Amino acid sequence: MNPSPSAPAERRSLNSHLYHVSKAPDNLRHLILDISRAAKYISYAIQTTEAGLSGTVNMFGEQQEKLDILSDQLIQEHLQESRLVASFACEEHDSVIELDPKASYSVVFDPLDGSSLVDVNFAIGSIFGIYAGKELIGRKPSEQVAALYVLYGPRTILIYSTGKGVHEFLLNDVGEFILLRENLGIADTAKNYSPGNLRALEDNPGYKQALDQWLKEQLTLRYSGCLVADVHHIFSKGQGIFTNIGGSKYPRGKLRHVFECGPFAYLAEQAGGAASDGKKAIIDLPIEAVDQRCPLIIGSKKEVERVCKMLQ
Ligand code: AHM
Ligand code: MG
Repeated sequence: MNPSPSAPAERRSLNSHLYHVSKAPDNLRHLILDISRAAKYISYAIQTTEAGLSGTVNMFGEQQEKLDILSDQLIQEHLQESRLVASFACEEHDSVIELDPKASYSVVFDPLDGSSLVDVNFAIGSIFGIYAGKELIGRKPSEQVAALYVLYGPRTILIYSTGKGVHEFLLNDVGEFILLRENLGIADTAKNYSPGNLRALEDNPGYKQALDQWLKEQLTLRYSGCLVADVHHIFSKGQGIFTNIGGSKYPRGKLRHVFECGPFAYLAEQAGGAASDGKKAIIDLPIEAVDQRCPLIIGSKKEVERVCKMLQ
C-alpha cells in the first residue's frame, strides 16, 4: 500500500472528525475526547512543570517521577470523570483497576512514554488502547475498538484510529485538536530504520543480520529513544521499520504488550503496515498479564516480514 495521506478540505476538530468521519459511537467519541483533554493537561504540565525540565532524576529518583505520576493522575481523573470506563490498566499499577463495572469500555495506557528523555528536552508521548467491556486479561489487541497516542514534541499532536483509518491532529493555540492529515498510510518498503535495544545484537545473530542489511543498504537511521516519537516517524513519513528485540537477559525485551505494543500494532495495521513479535502478529497475541513484555518489529510490511525471517 502506498501512503496517500490527504490534507483536510476545511478546519475540522477531533470531535467533528470522530462524529462525521469515523462515525464513532457517542460513548467512544466522548471517551476519546476525555482522553484528549487529559493529554492537553499533560502537554501543559510538560511545558510548565519545573520537574519536567530540571534533570532526569535527582539522587532519590524523585523529579522524573513527578511528571510520570502527574500524567498518570491526570489520565485517571479524566477516565473516572468520563463515567465511561469499566476498568483500566497502566504502567503504574501491576493489576487491572476496576472503576465502574457497568461502563462500556476499558482503557490501557502508558501515561508518559520516554520520560527519561524529559531532561534532554526530546519528544515524549502517551499511548492508549480502548477495549469494549470490562475484561482485559485474555483479550487480543485486535479487539481494541480504538487506539491513539499523543506526541509532545515542539508541537503536540494526536493520532487516532477507531478502525477506519489513522488520522492526525494538531493541538492549536486555543487548545483544540485540529485535523492535520487523514488516512496515514505505511508503504511496504522501508527507507528509515529505528533499531532499539542493540544490546541484544550479541545474543541474537538474526538481529545482527538485520542491522548489517540496513547498514549495507544504506537506510537512514532515526532513533530517539522514545517509542512514541520513533514509531510516529514511521506514520508521518509513511514508511520505516522500528525494532525492540530481546536478548538472553530479557528474552521478550523491554516493551509492554498491553500499553505499548498492542495499541501501536492496531494503529500500524490500520495504516497498512504490520507489527510482529518475530513469530506472530501482535494484534493476535492474547493479554496474559498487565506487565507482559513483547518484542516489537513494526512498520513497513515487507521489512517486518524480512526481519522476522532473519530472527527465526
Ligand atoms: P518508558 O515507558 O519507561 O519510558 O520505557 C519505554 C521506552 C520506549 O519509549 C523506548 O523505545 C525504549 O524505552 C527505549 O529503551 P532503551 O532506553 O533501552 O533504549
Ligand atoms: Mg513506555
